[in-house]
Amino acid sequence: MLNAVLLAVAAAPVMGKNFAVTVGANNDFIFLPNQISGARAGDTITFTFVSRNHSATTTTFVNPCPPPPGGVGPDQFDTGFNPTTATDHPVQVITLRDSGTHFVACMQAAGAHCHMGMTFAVNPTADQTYDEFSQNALNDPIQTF
Ligand SMILES: [Cu+2]
Repeated sequence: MLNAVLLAVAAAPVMGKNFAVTVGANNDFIFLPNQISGARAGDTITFTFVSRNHSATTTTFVNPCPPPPGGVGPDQFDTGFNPTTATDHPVQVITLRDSGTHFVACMQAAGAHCHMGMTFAVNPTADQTYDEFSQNALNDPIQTF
């Protein structure tokens, strides 16, 4: 038993960096901050949902809205929907499985929130900037199901 405990302690992963992101600040359709850089595999993103009912879901650069449930990969992530109240602010912690670029949007309302610019980028690049991604979301038509 003691050996098992010691082994578990020795195998504990090195803690990565955490990035804190507020979702829906001031009742707006925004991620705050709207981008992070230098994120690596093993780092975490802590999404705190403070208004309405949003998600943080990986999507495509060119046609972001809406992101599909489960997100777009590789190494995709999806917080699912997070309904809030005045006093209940759900927290979702995502552990990044790679050090690459991810484009993220809210999948609520068939992409309507995404279309309003509710977008976020992990490690955007010179070729794929947050600003261009955001513009792609604004230009992407709302899809109806
Ligand atoms: Cu939303």
